[in-house]
Amino acid sequence: MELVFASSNEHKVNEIRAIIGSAIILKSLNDIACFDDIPETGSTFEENAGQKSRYIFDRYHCDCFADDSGLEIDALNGEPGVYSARYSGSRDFEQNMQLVLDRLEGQNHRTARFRTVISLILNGKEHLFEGSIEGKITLQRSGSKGFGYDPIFQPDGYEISFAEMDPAEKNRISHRAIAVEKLISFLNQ
Ligand code: ITT
Repeated sequence: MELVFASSNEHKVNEIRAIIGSAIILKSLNDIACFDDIPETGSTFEENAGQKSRYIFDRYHCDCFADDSGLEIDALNGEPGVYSARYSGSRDFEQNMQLVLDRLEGQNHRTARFRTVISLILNGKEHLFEGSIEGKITLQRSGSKGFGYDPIFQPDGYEISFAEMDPAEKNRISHRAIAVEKLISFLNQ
């Protein structure tokens, strides 16, 4: 089957392609010639994911899904959360990570999680799938793989950050992998 993935984040597109493999033919926004800045004005991952998938369905009338995701840090009351992509006011990830590290300065309680909510629109009806992974925010950046906050997130059970991890391993255990597995098993039903 064919599904449009409503994301302009090429890192997410690459991860989802790697996780899905050949099970589904994934079309990007480029493939359907959509270059819009899709609005994300909700206050939850669920609302934002639904807003993005509905935007594509309403205009292109195709089966599609969107991923809304981010980092929730307990000592910051769940921030950056839905504001993860622009926490410092820009999409510059050096600045976004620095802001997190600055706000956690002197803080020993550094537990956090990545969360993803996928909104699938199939035959016009929405279905939600969620994935999360627990971990902690490190004291400094390490590693250069992955994207976004990966250099400062260390998943539970590992001594390395997501950005030091082999991409295949991240794609096996991540929040996104968990949500995509649920999406695939739903589609296989
Ligand atoms: P689209 O909305 O076009 O899909 P986006 O980057 O704006 O792309 P989000 O609104 O869902 O996506 O923002 C999520 C942000 O959270 C993203 O920009 C990353 O900075 C961060 N993030 C999400 N998943 C991540 C991951 O696996 N590793 C590191 N950072 C991640």
